[in-house]
Amino acid sequence: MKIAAADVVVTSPDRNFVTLRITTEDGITGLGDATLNGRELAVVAYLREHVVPLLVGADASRIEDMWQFLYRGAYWRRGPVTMASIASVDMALWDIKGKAAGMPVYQLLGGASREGLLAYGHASGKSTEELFESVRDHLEQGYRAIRVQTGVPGLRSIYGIASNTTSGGNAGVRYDHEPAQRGARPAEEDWDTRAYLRHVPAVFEAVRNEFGPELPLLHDAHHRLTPIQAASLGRSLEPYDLFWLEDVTPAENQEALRLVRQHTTTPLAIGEVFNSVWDYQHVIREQLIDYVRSAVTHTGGITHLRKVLDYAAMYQVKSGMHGPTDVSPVGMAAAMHLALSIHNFGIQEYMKHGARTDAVFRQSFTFEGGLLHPGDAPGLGVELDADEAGRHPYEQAYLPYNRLADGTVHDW
Ligand code: EZ4
Ligand code: CO
Repeated sequence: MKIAAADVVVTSPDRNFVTLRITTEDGITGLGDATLNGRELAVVAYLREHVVPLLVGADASRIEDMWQFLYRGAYWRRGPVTMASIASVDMALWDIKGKAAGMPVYQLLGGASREGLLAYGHASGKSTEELFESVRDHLEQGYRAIRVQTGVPGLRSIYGIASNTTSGGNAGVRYDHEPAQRGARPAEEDWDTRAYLRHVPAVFEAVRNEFGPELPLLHDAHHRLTPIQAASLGRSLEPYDLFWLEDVTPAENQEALRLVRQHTTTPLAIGEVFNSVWDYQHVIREQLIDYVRSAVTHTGGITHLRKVLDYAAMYQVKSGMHGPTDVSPVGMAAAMHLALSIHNFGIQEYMKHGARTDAVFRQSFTFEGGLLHPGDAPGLGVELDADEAGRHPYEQAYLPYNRLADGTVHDW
């Protein structure tokens, strides 16, 4: 099982994706997602210059050993670029192992712990009316859990609100919410925490009145609040029984969650920008969160995220893996295999990719009755169409950033 070749494919069908492709001497191909939204080419360089040369000739069957070699062997540990790079190698090796065994990866991880994965979609609207329409649309698409994001009076543009076209002029391609925009500079958005805190509870009250008590509802505060503001929001949302409140504070300071936790019983989710188990050390051990938001792509791959989730399981903390459009179909497949196999699954975020993306990445997952399933194709179940990929060269794109009314940069 020697690795004969490895190459990095950069493609931009509806948005940019970075994919590592590893081929063994006996002709098995494995894929790994290495997409780091807005900083894609840093990962490409890390892989091409520093990792691919180490892969050729290595034993593709030694997944754990390869992980330790790339992590400890780099000396410079952690960080999103390093961990996305390692993640892509890890995914590709699991894909190869599954294909060699003739089994889907979830079987290699211990088999299915459930029939399918409860998935949530992204409803949003500038107004409550638009939001209701979007919730109805998601229910019609089969979603049985819904993230609710809303415009705030007085703010121009705000995180999480869909426009009906993608950025970069791809008119007609419907995305629930695609924050990255093509162009040479990031878009500037505005923010006002007090206006947001005044508005959001009324929106959830309206949604509960319209759609009833049963529908699981989620919300993402996207790192914008201080600990005491977050505590206040959690408390004011308690009557609306959220499935979770996500990223209430910037994630670097794990201890911030302790203060939030002392004040509210609203369940908390965090971690989409975390990249190792160490980022979770205190919040899991002290039971300050309820859900782990890491994507396989951004947290060192299946091998490492499984360890994070096993650690979380000891504290009744569950998975809620990140599944935005910037996680490629390969990264989504890896998430589904891992989520199906672990015991402490919570929920899976699922945003549909565009038709061009689906043409580049041929997938075998299903979404039925509100549940995702990775399918039973050997490996991860995703194949890359190189010709299609080649039709969509990389285009520079950035995530937006925030400024307050007085011009101060604020967390986005
Ligand atoms: O902002 O994926 O919960 N989902 C999110 C996403 C992230 C983007 C960043 O690349 O917060 O929309
Ligand atoms: Co989020």
